[in-house]
Amino acid sequence: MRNNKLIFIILLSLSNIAPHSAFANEVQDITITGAWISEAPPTVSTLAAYAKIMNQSNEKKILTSVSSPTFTRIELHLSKLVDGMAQMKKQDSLMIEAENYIELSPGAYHLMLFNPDRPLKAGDNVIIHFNFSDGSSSIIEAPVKKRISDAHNHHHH
Ligand SMILES: [Cu+2]
Repeated sequence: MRNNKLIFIILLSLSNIAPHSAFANEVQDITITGAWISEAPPTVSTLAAYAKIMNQSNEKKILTSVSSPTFTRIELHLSKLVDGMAQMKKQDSLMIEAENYIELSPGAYHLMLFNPDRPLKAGDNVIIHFNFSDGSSSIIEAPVKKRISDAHNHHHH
C-alpha cells in the first residue's frame, strides 16, 4: 500500500516536468535547433537551409512538407557523391526515428528554398514551418548566415 502511494506521487511529479511550448500549435515531441539559411548573392533565387530536427517522442515522426511565407516553395533534398560528383535528389519525406534526430547539413539532407520575396542577407530572420504526417507543425525562425567555406570546415582550430 505504502509503495503504491509512493509510485503515484512520482508519476504526478513526472507529469509536471513536461516542457511547455511557446507556440500553441507547436509539436512538443519535436525540437528544431541550430536552423540557418546560407546567404547567397541577391541574383540567386534558390537558397539552402539547415537545422537539427530532434524527435523526443517514443514514436517515429515523418516530416512531409516544409513551408515559409517568405518563399514560394521549399523542397527537402539529399546530397550525395556519385562518381566524385555532388548530386542532390528531392525527397518526398523524412523519417525521424523515436528518440532520435536528423541533422540537415551541407553535403547531406538540406532544404532548398525557392524564390524569396525579398533579398535576404546575413542577420535577417525567416519563419519556417515544418509539417509532420500527424498533422502537427513546428514553427521556427531561422537566421540568414554567411556560409563558412568548405575548405575551412575541417582541421582548422
Ligand atoms: Cu538541394
